[in-house]
Amino acid sequence: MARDLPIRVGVIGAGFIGPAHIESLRRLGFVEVVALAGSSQASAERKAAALCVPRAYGDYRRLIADPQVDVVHITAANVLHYPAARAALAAGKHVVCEKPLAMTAAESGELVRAAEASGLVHAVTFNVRFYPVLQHARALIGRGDLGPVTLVHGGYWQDWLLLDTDYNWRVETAQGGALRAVGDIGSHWLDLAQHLTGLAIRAVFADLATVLPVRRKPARSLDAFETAEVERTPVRVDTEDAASVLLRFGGGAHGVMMVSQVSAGRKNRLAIEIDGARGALAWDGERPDELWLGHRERPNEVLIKDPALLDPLARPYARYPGGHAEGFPDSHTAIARAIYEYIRAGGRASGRAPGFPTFADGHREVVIAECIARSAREERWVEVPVP
Ligand code: SOE
Repeated sequence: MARDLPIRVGVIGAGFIGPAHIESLRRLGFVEVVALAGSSQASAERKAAALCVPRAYGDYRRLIADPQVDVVHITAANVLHYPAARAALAAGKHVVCEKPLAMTAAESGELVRAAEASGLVHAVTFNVRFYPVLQHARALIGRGDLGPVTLVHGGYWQDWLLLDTDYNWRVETAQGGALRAVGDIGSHWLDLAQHLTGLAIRAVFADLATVLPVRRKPARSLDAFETAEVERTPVRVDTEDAASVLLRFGGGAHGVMMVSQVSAGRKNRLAIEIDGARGALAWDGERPDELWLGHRERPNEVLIKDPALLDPLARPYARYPGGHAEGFPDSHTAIARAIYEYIRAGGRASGRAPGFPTFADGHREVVIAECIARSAREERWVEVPVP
């Protein structure tokens, strides 16, 4: 049974990514953002006014209880993901949660069980999957153009936490979880590597680095990528700034992932390269409309996003013709469109498979992150449990 329109949404959190969710939802045309929850009533009202959202809540539980809210987006600090998702499902609301899904695999596993039992729509915003040329890459691999996949390598580099004055809730274990760079951005890469290849990560061997064990905490909280001149206090930090992870995939492929939030000049660079028995491909988030194709017996190629040149499976992900760049905001709009068209069609009752990452995908990344933490602690290979 299709949903009444517009579908009404409440967003918990208005830091860096919350407004990006709101902007994406407003581009769909059949969704209305009716409520915003913040860390206090005053902060919520200030941010709701700035974003023209009609209702503001200082307590996210009141947003969840709002009968005018059909879907809850969770974009607040990681520590709130589990309690807010749990409460939203219990209140009969569909849930869209930012990665990582939860702080521990026990929490994320419970969310999967609750979500699947509820019959509600549940999603995790691994938005990188939705760049059009990456869907073309997935189609090429799926139809065997590269041959069997042998190697998967790359990483995710940023520099917004390079200085000891760079600070954010993510660096605090209590707010963000035990693994920071791996949970915050490594999760995107690990999800993408498995999504593109169709291969599950089966074992990891990891080395973590806390390059800045002391940071100067500002007197007021700052959003991701925000800089400000404020009074600061030195505090000890034990979450990792960088990680080097060896990977073994099902099917016999091997790989390596490097993540860093202290790499000068790399603002938000996710890069992945996939090698097969007959060919290779590579993508760099700093040039998101381009896909490099590697060949042994003929010249290499660079595909520039153009719906006319994309595999039919990838074509729907491109909203604009060739030469019209589609980037980060468009990837968030594309995942939102997939989620809300599924909700509009009636969700699981429609009989369709969700064409987006669900809580099960989010749980898988939390499980892999815990294996990475254990591997680094015990300095050995750790097998990833088969879900
Ligand atoms: C900060 O590292 C951050 O905002 C991540 O939390 C997002 O998932 C990523 O898309 C951009 O960088």
